[in-house]
Amino acid sequence: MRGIILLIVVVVCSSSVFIQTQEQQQPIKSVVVLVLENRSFDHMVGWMKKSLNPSINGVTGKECNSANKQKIVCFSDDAEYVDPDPGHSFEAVQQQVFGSGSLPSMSGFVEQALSMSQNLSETVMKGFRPENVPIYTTLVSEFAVFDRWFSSIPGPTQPNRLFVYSATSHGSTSHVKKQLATGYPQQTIFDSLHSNGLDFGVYFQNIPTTLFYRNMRKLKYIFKFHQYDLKFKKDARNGKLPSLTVIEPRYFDLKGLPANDDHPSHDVAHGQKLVKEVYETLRASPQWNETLLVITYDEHGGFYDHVQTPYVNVPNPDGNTGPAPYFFKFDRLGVRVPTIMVSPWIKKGTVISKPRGPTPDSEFEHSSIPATIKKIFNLSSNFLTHRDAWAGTFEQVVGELTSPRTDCPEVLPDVAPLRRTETNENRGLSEFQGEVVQLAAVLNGDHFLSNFPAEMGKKMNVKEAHEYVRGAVSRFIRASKEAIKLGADQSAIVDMRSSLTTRSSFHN
Ligand SMILES: *[C@@H]1O[C@H](CO)[C@@H](O)[C@H](O)[C@H]1NC(C)=O
Ligand SMILES: *[C@@H]1O[C@H](CO)[C@@H](O)[C@H](O)[C@H]1NC(C)=O
Ligand SMILES: *[C@@H]1O[C@H](CO)[C@@H](O)[C@H](O)[C@H]1NC(C)=O
Ligand SMILES: CC(=O)N[C@H]1CO[C@H](CO)[C@@H](O)[C@@H]1O
Repeated sequence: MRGIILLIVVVVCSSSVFIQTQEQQQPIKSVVVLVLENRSFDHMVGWMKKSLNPSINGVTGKECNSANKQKIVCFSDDAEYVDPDPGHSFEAVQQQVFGSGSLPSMSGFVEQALSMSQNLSETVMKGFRPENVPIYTTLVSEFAVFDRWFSSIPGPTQPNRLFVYSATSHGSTSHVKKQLATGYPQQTIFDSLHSNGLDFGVYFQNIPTTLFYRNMRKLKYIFKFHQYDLKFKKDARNGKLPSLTVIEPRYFDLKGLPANDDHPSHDVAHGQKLVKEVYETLRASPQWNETLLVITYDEHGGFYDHVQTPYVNVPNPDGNTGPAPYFFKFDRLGVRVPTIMVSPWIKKGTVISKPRGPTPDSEFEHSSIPATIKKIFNLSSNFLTHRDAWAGTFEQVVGELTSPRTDCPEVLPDVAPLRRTETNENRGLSEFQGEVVQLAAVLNGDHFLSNFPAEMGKKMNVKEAHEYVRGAVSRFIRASKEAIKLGADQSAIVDMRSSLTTRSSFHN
């Protein structure tokens, strides 16, 4: 009966009235974003279809890939600790998605993995049993999972991370070291928030990778960077979280301080613990009733996913194309990644698939984050690129209830480690860690030394790199704050002089 009346009301109201009422009811004042690393949807949450909620577009075990028509590997539920790292460069993803055909048949994962190592082909066809990712199992059953959210480009970490806050990678399809070091020039959602008088904060653990955007290095933003350990819980407890909170995981794996970014070879149990801590902190905050937490993954990390990647009418963000030989037009999305959203305004067990617009081909992808932030905070700034103008927005995830739930768990389950081996602080750096070290070298002024950045990552082990990065970030922040005291222009960026001490601490 009530359903029928509601339907009539909606039909009678003109659509503009309906949209306006929705905007006024928008309950969210604080968006918290946590981006983890390198895992596909099916790998992390695909098996939840079977045990948790049949309406999730997950796996059944009948999803198979073959290599050279000989070796056939089907999707299994025994994912464990993964080392080494499966392939996810632009070329590798192309092979995974298209196999040997011209449509995105998601059939080349096994073959691509085999080209790297024999054992990897099984690894990429495994997903976690829900009990091994207990935090996600709880959040998916309590809140919302998006089962049609794609990475923004079929390629690696950095370009995808850049899309999250700027809806473009400015033409990069790989890790362009020089550009990462000088900083990317495009506008970001941080700039939009700032020019609309709204606040944001980046709570980082080792180094804020949001400094890969050049604008973020400006003096005017230096007070937006906070050490996660010192400030996140405190600000949440005091109701002081800004309109947009970005949480950056630990990217270096140390004894007693394990990496929690979920990147192979890092143990996903630590990523689970980080999500648990962030959730419990927000749940206990006086801001809980106006908070939306978004958890997503930059890209799929080479792990299998069965959903075809969209390739029709995906707009190029800003006219940039990728480098030779592909000259990628940024007109296809990457592999599906897990996205989970949490808020007391979300109905228990929500599953969201395709967005409602703005165009019939719109999809959820990382640019949906700036697009939705613009919408819910009613920012007067333009869209950042054609891509966030096109991406689906997700404000409806908090638009169904008329009051916040009071039954959300206060504490999430405990997480047992999956990795049985010791942390190895002496191992060499991953490519990503090498780039983070280069960013640190720029902040520290060491990039002026000849050959320094290129050589650096090769010589350092994880422990040394962590120390170097930590030192560089704190010097940069300190120097920027000094410069403000001395009256430097707010749009200036501090240029550090290399110091002998940093040089010698690195050449051991
Ligand atoms: C591959 O798997 C086999 C059997 O599972 C194991 O004995 C071998 O050590 C593995 N090789 C590598 C490189 O991990
Ligand atoms: C959130 O809203 C619920 C329902 O109105 C209320 O019971 C609860 O005290 C509120 N919590 C906070 C932290 O304001
Ligand atoms: C959104 O901002 C516009 C001006 O940019 C204003 O006219 C409108 O009333 C605002 N809407 C809401 C719901 O605040
Ligand atoms: C944090 C991290 O190590 N991320 C990895 C994700 O995948 C890229 C390749 O696309 C690696 O370079 C990164 O190391």
